[in-house]
Amino acid sequence: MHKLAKMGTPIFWAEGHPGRLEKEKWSLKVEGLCDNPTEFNWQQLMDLPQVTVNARLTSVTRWSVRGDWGGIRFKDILDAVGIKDSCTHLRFWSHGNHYDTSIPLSIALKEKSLLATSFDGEDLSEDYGGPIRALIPYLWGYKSAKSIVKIQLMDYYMPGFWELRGYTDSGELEEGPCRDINDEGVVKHMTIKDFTS
Ligand SMILES: Nc1nc2c(c(=O)[nH]1)N[C@H]1C(S)=C(S)[C@@H](COP(=O)(O)O)O[C@H]1N2
Ligand SMILES: [Mo]
Repeated sequence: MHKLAKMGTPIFWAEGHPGRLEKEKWSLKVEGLCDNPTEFNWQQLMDLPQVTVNARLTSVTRWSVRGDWGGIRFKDILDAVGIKDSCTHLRFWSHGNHYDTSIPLSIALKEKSLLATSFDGEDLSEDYGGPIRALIPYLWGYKSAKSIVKIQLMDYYMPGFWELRGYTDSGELEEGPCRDINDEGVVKHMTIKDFTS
């Protein structure tokens, strides 16, 4: 069993579980405000620099999980498509195009934000957003869209799936009680620093 599952990390698929997803057939489109809109196949994604960050995914439903997430920095994929200066927001679209969410470019460019493909050295399973998902440790988990197929580069913000259903547009984290998935789900008081360091 994969580590996230073993620890009992909740699995959220508001739009329904996507079923089996194969990375060999995966592609990720990056389009909008850039010079070279590109549909990256798996090999092209793997040819970009691969990095690992130790970070938390934290849900507004008050649980948080830490680990070593592997993947691609947004800067590297955005440089590859020639992002335009006018771009201020990234909009993520998940497999099937039913789930989307948008974040400021400035947050995508922070140190621990990632296009994640692995957790603690194991490929992400479909349950947890494989083959590739957004990991945005600085904002509530609903901004970390799973199994993404498209990134739109925009000069405006669009509320997405959960934002249209009442979650905040900013996704700003708030300190407070939180289940620590790494410690058997024990409720602890966690601060913004706990979430983002
Ligand atoms: N496509 C998609 N991405 C999604 C969601 C979802 O329902 N569908 N839920 C979000 C929410 S609310 C959280 S907290 C995290 C949970 O990630 P996990 O299911 O891998 O634990 O995924 C986010 N990304
Ligand atoms: Mo969430």
